[in-house]
This record gives sequence, C-alpha cells and structure tokens, in this order.
Amino acid sequence: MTGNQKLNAWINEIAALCAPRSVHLCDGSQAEYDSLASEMVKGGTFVKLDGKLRPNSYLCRSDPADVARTEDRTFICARSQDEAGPTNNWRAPAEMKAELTRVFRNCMQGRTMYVIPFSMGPIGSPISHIGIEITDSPYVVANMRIMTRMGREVLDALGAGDFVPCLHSVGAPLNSGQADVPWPCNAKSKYIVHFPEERSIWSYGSGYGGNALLGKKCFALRIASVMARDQGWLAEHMLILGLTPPSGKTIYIAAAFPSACGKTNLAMMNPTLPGWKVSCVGDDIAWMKFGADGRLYAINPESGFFGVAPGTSMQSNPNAVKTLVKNCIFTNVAMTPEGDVWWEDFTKAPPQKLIDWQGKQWEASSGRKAAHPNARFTAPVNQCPVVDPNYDNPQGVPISAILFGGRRPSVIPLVFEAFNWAHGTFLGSIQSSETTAAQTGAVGIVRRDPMAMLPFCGYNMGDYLAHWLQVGRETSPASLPKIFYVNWFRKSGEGKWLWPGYGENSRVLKWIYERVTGTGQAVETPIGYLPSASALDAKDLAVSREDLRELLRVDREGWLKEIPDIRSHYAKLGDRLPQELLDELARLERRLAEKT
Ligand code: O2Y
Ligand code: MN
Repeated sequence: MTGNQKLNAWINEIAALCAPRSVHLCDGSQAEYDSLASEMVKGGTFVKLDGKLRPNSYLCRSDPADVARTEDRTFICARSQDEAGPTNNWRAPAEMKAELTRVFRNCMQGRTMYVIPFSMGPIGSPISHIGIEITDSPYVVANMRIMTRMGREVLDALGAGDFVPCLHSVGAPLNSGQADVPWPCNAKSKYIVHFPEERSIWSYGSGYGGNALLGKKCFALRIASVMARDQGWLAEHMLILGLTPPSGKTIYIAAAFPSACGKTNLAMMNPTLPGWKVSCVGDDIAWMKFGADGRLYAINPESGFFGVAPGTSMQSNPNAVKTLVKNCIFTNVAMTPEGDVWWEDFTKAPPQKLIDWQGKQWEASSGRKAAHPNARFTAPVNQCPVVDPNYDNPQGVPISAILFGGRRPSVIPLVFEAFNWAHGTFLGSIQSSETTAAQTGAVGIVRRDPMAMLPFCGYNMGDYLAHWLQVGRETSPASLPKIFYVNWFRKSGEGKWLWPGYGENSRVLKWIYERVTGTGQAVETPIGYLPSASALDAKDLAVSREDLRELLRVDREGWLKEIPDIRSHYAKLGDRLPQELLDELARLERRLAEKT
C-alpha cells in the first residue's frame, strides 16, 4: 500500500467493487514496462517491431469497433444540467454513479488491476497536478508511461496530498478458464464519465486513446478546465511552441486549432526563413497559470505525443518522423514484412506485402486503407529533435501570443490580430473550420468550435467564455498575451491553395513575433489589425503579389454573410453566453457596415 490514506482507501474500494485477480501498484520503471510489453506480446496485444528498424517499439491492433473517442458516450455529470451546458451530454450524478457502480461490479474479474500514479506536468511544478488511474488494461499502463510522468516519484511527490481519481476498465471480465483476446473491450456498453464537482473520472468499455488514457482529454481538459475556472487559470486544447529569431530572443506561443488543421505539424515545424527556429513544448494541451510578474506561464501537462499517423511524413512533419525512431507504441498502423510500420502518405508508394491495421494481407489495389485513418503513434516528447529546452521547466514558459484558427478556404485572411483580450476571446469563441474527407460526415461544412474546446470543456460553454473574459481582467493588458487568428488554408476560386503552409508559416510567425516585440507594422481594419502591405516577409516566397493581396484582404461581404451563422452558433451556446461577446459581435457588424 501507499503512504496516502485517501489513495489506500480508494484502491481497496475499487478492488472490492471490480474484483480483479490481483492488484499491481506501478513503479514506472523500465523493467516494469518491459515486463508488461513482453506479457502483451505473449498475449497477442503487442507485436514487437524489428529491433534494428524500430528499437523498443510495438505495434498494437485494436478491436475494429474501438478506434476513436466516443463523444456520444461522454458525459459531464455536473450537479445540474445547466452547469454542464448545452454542448455536453449530461446525466444526474447520483443516478449515473449508481448505474456505473452496477456496471463496474466484478468487471475486472480474471484481470490485474493496475494502479498508476501520474503527474500532469513536471513533478512538483506549481502548475502541475497529480492523478491516479486505476485500470485493467496493460496497454493503458504502457501508454501512460509515455504520455505522463508516472510511477514511484509521483507517489513520493503526492505524499498525503490530493489527487484526481481516474477509474478505467475495458469492461471485459474473464471467467475462470476463459481465454483473453488481444484487444478486450465492451462492444455493447461504453461510458466516459466526468464528475466535475468531486473531480473524478469513470471510463468503461473502451481501451482506445482519449477514452482510456485518462490523463489526456478527461483530466487535462475536461476536469482541469473546471479546476482552472475555480482557481483562476486556463486549461486549454493548445500546442505550445518556442519561436526564436536570428537575433536569439525566444518568445512562446500557444495555439488552439480544431482537428485536421496541422497542430502537431506547427508545433515542431522547420521554418523556411533563414535563422528562425521553432522549438516544441507540446502539441495538444496547455495549462497556463499567472506568474508573480502577472504574465501567463504554460506547461505541457503531457510527456508524450499521441499523434495521428496517417499523413505524417518527412514532407509534412520531418521532426515527428524523427521522434518515432524508437521507444514508441503504434496503434492501428500497417506493418511491413521487415517488421516496421507504415501508414498512408508515410512514403510516396506503399511497400510490398503490407499487413493492414486489422492484421490482414493488404494490396494497394484493394481500395482499403492500410492504416486506420485514426491510427496513432505514442512517442516521448523528449525524443523530438526540436524539443524546447524549457519543455520540462517546472516554472513553465511565458506566453506572448495565443493563436486561434481553422481551415477556411475563403473569407478569413491569412493572419490578423485582435484589438485586445476581449476581442481575442470573441475571435476564439467564433473559431471555425471546414470538415475534411479525413473526418466523418459531410465535407466542406463550416463548424464553429470555441477555442477548439467543444468536446473538451468540462462545464457550461457560456461560463467558460466568461472565464476567458475574467482572466483578461486579472492582470494588466500589457502582461496578457496578444491574440491572433490564422488561416493557412485559403484557396483561389479555382480551388488552388493560395498559401504554401508548412515551413512557410514561419513568415506569419515572424510578423507575430514583431507585433509582440513592438516592431511589426499593421493596419487597423474592421476585423482587427492586419499586416501592412510590406510587413509580411515575402522574400523568396513563391506566392504572387496578387495572391498575397487576396490572402490579406478583408472580405467585408464575406464577413457580413458570416454574421447570421455566428448568431445561430451563439444561440446554441445558451443563455449563459456573456453579453460582452454579443456586444463584440454587434461592434464587428457595425464596423463592417461602415463606409471607409
Ligand atoms: O481518438 C482518440 O482517442 C484520440 S483524440 C486526440 C488525440 C491526440 C490529440 N488530440 C486528440 C483530439 O481529439 O483532439
Ligand atoms: Mn487534441
């Protein structure tokens, strides 16, 4: 047992409820990881990849019915439905707790119950928080060891302190003598449940990603967003990068984009501008607290990347590919005959004789995907060739700029700057993106996703936006990050990309750097500050003057056409939406209608 009474009591309570065969308190050691991995190889859950091509790395194939987060089975069980708000599934907490208690009874029969102490953020940092995940999945333990700081050191740091209890079961008890399957899960019943008042998580039936690695979306976003509201900080769905100009002084930028907008690519991009460097603090989540100087300091609460594999290549993201050379877990990718991994677009042509993500022989002519579109790599952040030197700094990094953005072929310019924090909050609240073929549903539909937090906000979205406005009142305007809106995805009328993206995005980051440090030139427009004609560095850029003008044009008519959609988006967020945001919308409409 541990030195923490609350933890000991909880372990006993859950062991009594779930009836596992044994209990294992994880120490986080390499030996423990190796032993779990070899057990999983024996059981068929893991395939060991070739030791020379991909040292200490494993392939895992999930059940085909358990391949992604299940938002329709994700619940915020706040005291009242109003507290959860119109964007979350809600059930009364007592009712849900009673139902889950029935569902979890004896659910770990025949399995080991693992107890995982983990720290979200550097151990001991004033910005970090500790969780304990109880799970019956060794796959979860192995992934949590990469994605979080995990094990004995965390228990030592916890002492008699408090933690977020995170209970997980694959929901597949084994009767005596019953053989296990490589990916146990429950096809009929899934629950991803958050109790924000008691700050606890119960997850049942899925072993995949965000459903099961409870430190990530469940704790670091849904529960942490509630903690952040109550304690005056921000838990956000944001990458964090360092940006260093040739002159050498690094600034830090956080950025929130909806999925399929290249978040991981931007987080570790190679700038094309000579002498400029991007360094990676994190690719998915940022926790930001005020420092003594009144500035916001951010940590990446995670220690790993759980990135989408398909589309990741030496062309799109060479630093991700280099991160994946060893010590990784690959889920639902294809395997080569040599014992290496492959996925769509990893190389121009697929290798011969691939085994697909379901373990079947694969031919390009079959028309099937070799890797599942949501196939993932789990990789340690500290293997990234451009990891930021402050990635592990317990003080965090001071944030100078926050970016919002999305995938919009028209209307939204390449970059513009908010007038102030409240206006920036407004821009984040109306952030929009068009759906792509890689996502489910129709292609080209504009979806609004405030701060990219729609599936991850653990309370009422109106209150969340009010919290953002409140954060802006907590310090001097000069201490706050400047807020920008970017759109790398503009197209011409003929459907041609207007902006090359990838490393060329460093030109936009350079202007942002200059705005932050006080030298960047801008013009005031109805939507915000835009780079003046010569302010964006276009040296050696393969974009015509005409296209550049289009990228930086304010399309008044297009913006005016957006207004009714923004109104109906706001109506869907309910009556807790701050009046200040409606006022911002009215001001935008007025400015757009004014003659210049
Ligand atoms: O499908 C999953 O479980 C993964 S979702 C995910 C993983 C890493 C980073 N972001 C996300 C997301 O959905 O935003
Ligand atoms: Mn994400």
